[in-house]
Amino acid sequence: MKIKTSSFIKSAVIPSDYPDVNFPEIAFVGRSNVGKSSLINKLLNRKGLAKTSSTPGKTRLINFFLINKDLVFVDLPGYGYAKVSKTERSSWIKMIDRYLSTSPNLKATVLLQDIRRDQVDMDRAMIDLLRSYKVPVVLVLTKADKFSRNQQIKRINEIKKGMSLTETEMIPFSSTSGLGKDELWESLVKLIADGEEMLDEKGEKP
Ligand SMILES: Nc1nc2c(ncn2[C@@H]2O[C@H](COP(=O)(O)OP(=O)(O)OP(=O)(O)O)[C@@H](O)[C@H]2O)c(=O)[nH]1
Ligand SMILES: [Mg+2]
Repeated sequence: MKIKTSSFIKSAVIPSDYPDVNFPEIAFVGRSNVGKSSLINKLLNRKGLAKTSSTPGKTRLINFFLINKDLVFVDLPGYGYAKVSKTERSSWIKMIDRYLSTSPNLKATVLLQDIRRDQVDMDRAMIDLLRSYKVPVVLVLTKADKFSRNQQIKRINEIKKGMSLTETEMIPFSSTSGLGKDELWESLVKLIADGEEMLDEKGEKP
């Protein structure tokens, strides 16, 4: 994918705040600190476009980015961050769920998981939620640079065994080395094209 332009559009909490643009959207979801904002920057060849931090809980609003004036990336706050209050946590989950269930342009979600960790209940709940909304999911295993190639393959097999969604592809990714970047773009471009096709045929969400 050739990135000609990328820019921040706006942050939002509720649907009336979402930007008034009508392009396909890809959303990035996963636990806090898993590397969502870093991955977005890597995919767009930008250093600080999406704000990142070594402290979990950096992204607290829904952030929209415009790419090549025809595609939108949506950086969502991470879930499972222990240090926020119960009330704030449930309002984040509501914010994420509201976006996933109402955005008419959402074509695919990238679910990020740290390659060193096993899936937690919230990851599984997120996969079930996305399935119920009929949103295609690409699973990305982040921070793969922490492991050798052999260790990565071992982890992929272990993670596969522990999950129900066997047909989902898993892409090892590193925001530091760029591993998995081309493969992920390839999947996303395909999902956007599939989404458009199904929309054309049926006039509704696939
Ligand atoms: N080694 C390594 N570190 C990474 C990678 N991706 C992200 N990090 C680091 O992990 C930390 C969290 O990254 P973010 O991109 O801010 O994570 P996030 O998922 O957006 O976090 P929240 O916004 O809090 O949900 C930062 O210190 C990053 O530098 C990676 O591929 N490899
Ligand atoms: Mg973030």
